[in-house]
Amino acid sequence: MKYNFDEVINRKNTNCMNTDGWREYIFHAPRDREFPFPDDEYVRMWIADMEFATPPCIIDAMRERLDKRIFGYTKIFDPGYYAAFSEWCRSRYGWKCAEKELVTSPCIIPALFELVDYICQPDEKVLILTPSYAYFKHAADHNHIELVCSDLINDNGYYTMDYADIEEKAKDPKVKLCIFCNPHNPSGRIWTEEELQKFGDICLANDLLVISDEIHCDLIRTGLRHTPLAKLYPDSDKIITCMAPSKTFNMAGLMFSNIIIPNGEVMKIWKARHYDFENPLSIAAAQAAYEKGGEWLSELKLYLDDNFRFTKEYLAEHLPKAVFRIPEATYLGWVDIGAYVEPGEDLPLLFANEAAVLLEGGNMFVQNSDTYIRLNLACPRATLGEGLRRICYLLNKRKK
Ligand code: LCS
Repeated sequence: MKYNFDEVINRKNTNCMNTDGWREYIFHAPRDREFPFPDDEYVRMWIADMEFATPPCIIDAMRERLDKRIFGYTKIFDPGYYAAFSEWCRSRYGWKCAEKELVTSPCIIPALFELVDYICQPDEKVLILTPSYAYFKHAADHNHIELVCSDLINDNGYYTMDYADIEEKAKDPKVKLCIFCNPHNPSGRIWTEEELQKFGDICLANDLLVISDEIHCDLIRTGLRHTPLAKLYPDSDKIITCMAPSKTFNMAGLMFSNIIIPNGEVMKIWKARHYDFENPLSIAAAQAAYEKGGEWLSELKLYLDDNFRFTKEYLAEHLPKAVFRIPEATYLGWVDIGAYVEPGEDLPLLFANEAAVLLEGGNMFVQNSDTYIRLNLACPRATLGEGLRRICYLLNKRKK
């Protein structure tokens, strides 16, 4: 390996959400709330960023931009960014978006908040599939738009869509928009072309717009392939795609994402209402990521593949009643510990209070997620091993 993913990097004093923001984010608690362990003792497996350094090619590109010394108002004018992003999509997904359909947003979440506002009238509804990344719900709540949930079907940890239920919900004429996660956080599914087609056909037949959030599409197990939903519907303007270098290259703090809007009406509102300056360092970083980050990403994926194999073996040995499958995508392990805990238990609080592990779980994923914990495996193997050891020790100690 050219890159050292075993390195433990100290993130203290970097205004880091992962080290300093967990009280607020996970527990809605004030910053000074005392927990039983000193902050330094926690193994952090919660928010979806990585403990690995952003690739050197990205940091070098930012340095080059720093050397230009002026950071005035900035927008992408140079065609180099579109060329880099579209070549990334062509070579990895066999998909190309038109340049005029590509806009950027500081992050995907604010884009979701805006798009729900631009697309839905006050009495209309948004459909999501659950369990879900909670910000999909927040995007509807923030706009006072009613949320409709379709539970995924869970067969021993393998999640599939309930097409009959989705169809029934999509038929409600008030359901205008579906926010769809492809690949899916938290289950880690890469939807197959057949699954995407069935889902897409239902949405389009019922005149829904779909926002396909594909932020996790680069973080897939080695050898697997992601299909953008929009690729299957080249003649439709109903599918908005969100992609970003933020998860892939551990640069979420640089706040830069791609939103592809083929729909003329939505684009018109976006252009009229979106505040569209970009951060000069983020543009440099994103372009370098797409032009030069491929080699680093291949190595990262191998490291993550090993972390998942390690976790699978560790849980099989030490927590045999847990249900866990190596996910097809994301660096997030989704583990059912229902054999060891009571229904409705606050699992993030349990592990923070009794195991010195920070993780997400249970109703943090809207619904259909009780007794599940989500473990962020994008960390050095030593950190992962210690986190798993603490989790298994606690659960075995308090076995039902
Ligand atoms: N969409 C999905 C599906 C995500 O999982 C995340 C981050 C985002 C969007 C956020 O994108 P951003 O606004 O940063 O561009 N997921 C996180 C998670 O599951 N825990 O912490 C962050």
